[in-house]
Formats: sequence, structure tokens, C-alpha cells
Amino acid sequence: MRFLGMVLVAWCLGLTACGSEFDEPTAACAQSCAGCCSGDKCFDGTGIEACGAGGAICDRCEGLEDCADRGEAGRSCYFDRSERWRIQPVSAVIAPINPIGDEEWDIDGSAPDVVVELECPAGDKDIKTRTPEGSGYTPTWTEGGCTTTRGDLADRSIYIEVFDVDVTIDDVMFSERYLLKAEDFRSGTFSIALPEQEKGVVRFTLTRSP
Ligand SMILES: [Ca+2]
Ligand SMILES: [Ca+2]
Repeated sequence: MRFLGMVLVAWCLGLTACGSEFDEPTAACAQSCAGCCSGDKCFDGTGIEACGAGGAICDRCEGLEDCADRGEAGRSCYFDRSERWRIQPVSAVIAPINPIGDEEWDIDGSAPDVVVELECPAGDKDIKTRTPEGSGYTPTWTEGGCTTTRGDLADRSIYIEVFDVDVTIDDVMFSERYLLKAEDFRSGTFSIALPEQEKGVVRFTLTRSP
């Protein structure tokens, strides 16, 4: 059945007029429902699963769309490319031993000095940001994130580098691109696993910015 479902989804994606899972509103629902309708069923219409207002047929929001109240245009699934979002590294868990070389992070045996650098897409260039040094094996940060538009973040990945600052050559823990997913925006958070570090992770918040 799963295979059949995938085939149907693939088939539907290829057609612009693929049938909605919702039925045309009945006259009774259209007149009495403040949210959205499917047949004679009235939904409150504020969620991405069933979005709409004024007794219109419900819509399921896809991808990065929100169920958004758009004033006179009513409530509908909408993806606002110009909306500004902030990506902030907030915390990490670092392994006690550097997996590269299997030794302590710093020669004097002290904890790593962890910095997260981001390159966030902004138009045809990137914004580069850098957190302060977070010390210890569970560093936290409140500064050094980037803010850019949702459209840029939908089109292009961010580059993330995590490292222990050293006098000569930094110990790099992570350097990869990451493309934000719809669920990252919905949950307002995402994390990356640090390779070779058991339980090693860096967590980020993803918030709308005024
Ligand atoms: Ca080091
Ligand atoms: Ca260091």
C-alpha cells in the first residue's frame, strides 16, 4: 500500500489539477462555517492540514506554506518569500575527547572553545556570521546568528562550520551545507549531529524576525 501511495503522490505532483482531498462545500456549510468546509463538514481552518475561511473549500498547505491570515484576501495557504527569519546557534554537546587523534581538545587539557560560523544566503551573496566562543562541553550562545529572507532560505542551503578555536590551527568539528526543511520552520528548531562524536550535536533556533 505504501508503494501505491507513493505512485499516486508522484502521479498527482505531475498534474496541476489533481483532485483536492476536500469536497466542494455544501450550501449549508458555506453559509454557516466561519472556517473552511469539506462537503458539509466545517473545520476551524487555521491549521496547515485544513486551511481556509468564510466557508470556502479547505486547502492543505504544502512545503513551506503557512495557513496565513492575509487581511482582505482571507485566510489561505501562503508562502511569504520576503518574511525575515533568524537562525541562531543556541547550544551544543561536545564529546570530551577529540575523535581526530583521540586526544584532548586542547594541549593543556582544557575544554574546547566552540564557535559556530554561518553563511546564510541573501540575494546573490552570503551573510557571514560568527558566534562568540562558547566554552566547555555544553556551550551556549545568544549572539552571532544570521537573519535573511525565507525565500532565500527556501532556495539555497546555509553553510555551517563548527570548530574549537586554537592558537594555530582550529579543530574543525563540522563543515557542511544544510538546507532548511519545512518542519524546521514549523518547529522553530533544528539540529546537526557532529560526526564521530557520540551524542555530539549543535542546536539552532529558527524564528521570525521583525
Ligand atoms: Ca584544540
Ligand atoms: Ca581551543
